[in-house]
Amino acid sequence: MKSLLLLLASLLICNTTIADQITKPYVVYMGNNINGEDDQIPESVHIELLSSIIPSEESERIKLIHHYNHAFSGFSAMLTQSEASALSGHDGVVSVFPDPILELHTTRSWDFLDSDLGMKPSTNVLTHQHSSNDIIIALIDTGIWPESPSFTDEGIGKIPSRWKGICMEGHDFKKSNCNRKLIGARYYNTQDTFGSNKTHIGGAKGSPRDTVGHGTHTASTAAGVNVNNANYYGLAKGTARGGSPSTRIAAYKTCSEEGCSGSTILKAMDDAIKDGVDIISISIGLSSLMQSDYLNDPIAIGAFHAEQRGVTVVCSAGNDGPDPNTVVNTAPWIFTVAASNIDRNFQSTIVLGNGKSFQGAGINFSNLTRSTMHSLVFGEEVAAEFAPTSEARNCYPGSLDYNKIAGRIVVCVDDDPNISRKIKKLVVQDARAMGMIFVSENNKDVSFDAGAFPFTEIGNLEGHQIFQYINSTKKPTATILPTIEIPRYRPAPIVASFSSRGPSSLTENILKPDVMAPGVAILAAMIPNSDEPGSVPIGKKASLFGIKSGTSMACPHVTGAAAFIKSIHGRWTPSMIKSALMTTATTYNNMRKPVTNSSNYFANPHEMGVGEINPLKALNPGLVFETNLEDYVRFLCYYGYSNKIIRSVCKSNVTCPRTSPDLISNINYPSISIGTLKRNQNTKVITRTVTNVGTFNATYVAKVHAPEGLVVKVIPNKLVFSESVQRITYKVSFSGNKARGGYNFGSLTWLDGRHYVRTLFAVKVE
Ligand SMILES: *[C@@H]1O[C@H](CO)[C@@H](O)[C@H](O)[C@H]1NC(C)=O
Ligand SMILES: *[C@@H]1O[C@H](CO)[C@@H](O)[C@H](O)[C@H]1NC(C)=O
Ligand SMILES: *[C@@H]1O[C@H](CO)[C@@H](O)[C@H](O)[C@H]1NC(C)=O
Ligand SMILES: *[C@@H]1O[C@H](CO)[C@@H](O)[C@H](O)[C@H]1NC(C)=O
Ligand SMILES: *[C@@H]1O[C@H](CO)[C@@H](O)[C@H](O)[C@H]1NC(C)=O
Ligand SMILES: *[C@@H]1O[C@H](CO)[C@@H](O)[C@H](O)[C@H]1NC(C)=O
Ligand SMILES: *[C@@H]1O[C@H](CO)[C@@H](O)[C@H](O)[C@H]1NC(C)=O
Ligand SMILES: CC(=O)N[C@H]1CO[C@H](CO)[C@@H](O)[C@@H]1O
Repeated sequence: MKSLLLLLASLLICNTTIADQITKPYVVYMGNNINGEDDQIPESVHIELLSSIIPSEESERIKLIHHYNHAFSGFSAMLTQSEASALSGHDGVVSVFPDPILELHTTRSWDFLDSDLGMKPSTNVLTHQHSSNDIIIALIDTGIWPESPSFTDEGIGKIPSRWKGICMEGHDFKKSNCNRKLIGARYYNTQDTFGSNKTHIGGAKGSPRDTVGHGTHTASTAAGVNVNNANYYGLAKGTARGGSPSTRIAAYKTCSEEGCSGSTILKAMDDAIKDGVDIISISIGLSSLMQSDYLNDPIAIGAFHAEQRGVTVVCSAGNDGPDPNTVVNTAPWIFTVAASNIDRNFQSTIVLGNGKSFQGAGINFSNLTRSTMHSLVFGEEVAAEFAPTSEARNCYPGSLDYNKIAGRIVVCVDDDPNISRKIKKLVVQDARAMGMIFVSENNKDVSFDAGAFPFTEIGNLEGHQIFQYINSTKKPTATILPTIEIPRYRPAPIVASFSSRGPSSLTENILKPDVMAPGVAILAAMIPNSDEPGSVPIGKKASLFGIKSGTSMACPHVTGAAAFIKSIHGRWTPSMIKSALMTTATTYNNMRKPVTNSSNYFANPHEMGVGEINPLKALNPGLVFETNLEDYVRFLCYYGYSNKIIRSVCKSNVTCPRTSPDLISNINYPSISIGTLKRNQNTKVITRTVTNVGTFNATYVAKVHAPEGLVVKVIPNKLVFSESVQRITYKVSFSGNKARGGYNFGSLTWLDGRHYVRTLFAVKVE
């Protein structure tokens, strides 16, 4: 018996040892232990730390994958779980976490693909007037296609002398591919990051060249030069231009189609800060299901140190909407962007045999016409043998009888959205059908680019009528007409259905997302791609422009706007730029009605942030909220990190006050969120400080819009600025005795007759 136990025990030990021998990449983050600008932590310091953990007989593992030594300190390396936990207790180590895989925010990683012009016209008018500027934007993305007409440098001045970056060469990328517009390009070799056989993730392949299209699209949206006559096979014709055409671009290739490694993104952020960029644009994030706290999230860590050095970090909110609590990249030092539809839409009309027609959404190169009708059939009527009708109606792979489909137009529903519309389209196309009508409420506002295949999407209401028609006749017929562009689509903006929603699952005491920008059907530079069958219409060359949707496309609009503001207000800090864009955002659409979501309800701040950006107004915001290191330190304190950790992160001798965690609401942020306001509790008081950036003598009065039952008071409700008084602190108190339960939304606006300085608030009453 005893020996059996011993045997069991030794087996257990054996097992744990084996489990513990598995190594994987970890990020070891060591805070800001860097002295001064040019101090670099030698690699040997980190190697020494590794050697103290890794047994000497495995000394081949004592090497760094990435070494962070400019804006912050740390490294990534292959470690076992027990080595990782041993390191995390080590002095000077802030956090140790498995290297996460992040996703590109072009869509839920599969399908949407749409179109429209880069920036709103009003912005472009102004960027023209200031046609030379030295702002440098870093795009951390899938690389760049340097030959795109969006990146020519004609008429652009010499490269700013402070630029310290490089143009890395690759087998298909030369130094001469960089120019005065595209001033830098880096890529990262991440062979070890995902284990030896997954070198493609992380976008290695030894070149900064974009083979996905995402990085080229985002870069040209943020800062592409004007390209006349840009279009996508005739659609969205016009001048394509980035938000800030004279701004310089530096591309940091960290991602491939499969995703991005967190440790590589962190390295690219460290490099970008060192290289001297002003703004970092990241259309990437962790999945909303995989979010981890701020000091275990590579983007949050990198962005913190960027902010400390005056570099603005703009990120996409994610495409996991419309469910609540899906927003990512929510740290208060990140500028978080939601996506909206613009005033343009793509329709492809369905005409039925009985003459009825419906406006579907879709981008197609259909060669069908109105004069020839085709047999129309519902997926469940043409189920393959033994396939459940529930699958056939959804057009699941393997569920349809190909012999019965060929040459017909097939109707598919979306009862169970496990399978994306892209896959369903491929199933129907593969069966040699004439076309496909997709009935779904999901993303019906986001036209899907189906290439040469006639495809259109309609909502359930229209779908019901088509089913009635199919039932009413023996030989139903239909046709799908080629896509047309509806230029003055109203209303706009609308919150895009896919855009991730607040409140933040990490803390409800900061309102996220921050703002909204165009992210549906955006026309921008693309890699000329003819790989995917059916993606290029017969007889045409692959387009140099492409139509894409996602918060990925919204993010670079804000990056471009931030560059525009920075080019005029060179000394503004990241928080001032963010405040200017937030307090001047609009919550009204082009019909002068409140912005709605895609189901026609008024949109709330958890959907659109403080509203759609208005870069022109943001140039002259009147007042700004400056959020400084002290605010961020308090945020980290109230979030629950220890003094010791915060001291490592901030390199300042802070001591957290002992107060309730709710006080996160009280950092000097350009919006207000209170995660809990107890009905029977005393009022909750929030402090804000505004800085006058307008003319010296100005008097502002407060105007509050609050929902019934929520009592909001502002003290003082008049702010008088002068040459000697440029900053004023005020208090806002909330009491919810008679308020409706759940979230209450409203606004506090400071008016001086010329400026509207609007802050939105979200208060959850319990
Ligand atoms: C990697 O792939 C190669 C073949 O492509 C194989 O020989 C090798 O064993 C693989 N290595 C690992 C660690 O899986
Ligand atoms: C729009 O808002 C309403 C009311 O808040 C909500 O019930 C609905 O789910 C939202 N729709 C979308 C697509 O977000
Ligand atoms: C439409 O184009 C397809 C190829 O995409 C071709 O096979 C078909 O014959 C064309 N139909 C008509 C009516 O021109
Ligand atoms: C859809 O996915 C869920 C979760 O993965 C699974 O439980 C369910 O069976 C799937 N439905 C179908 C029809 O495959
Ligand atoms: C069409 O007919 C089928 C079966 O006869 C029925 O289940 C369905 O509800 C009908 N649809 C409509 C819209 O009338
Ligand atoms: C840090 O602050 C604490 C409390 O404010 C103080 O006692 C201590 O001496 C300070 N340490 C340094 C190194 O400044
Ligand atoms: C502001 O007001 C003061 C007092 O009325 C006046 O002396 C000063 O010239 C004014 N400054 C500006 C810039 O208008
Ligand atoms: C968006 C798009 O490419 N639409 C096309 C659909 O097909 C017709 C006929 O081939 C074209 O004229 C449209 O441009």
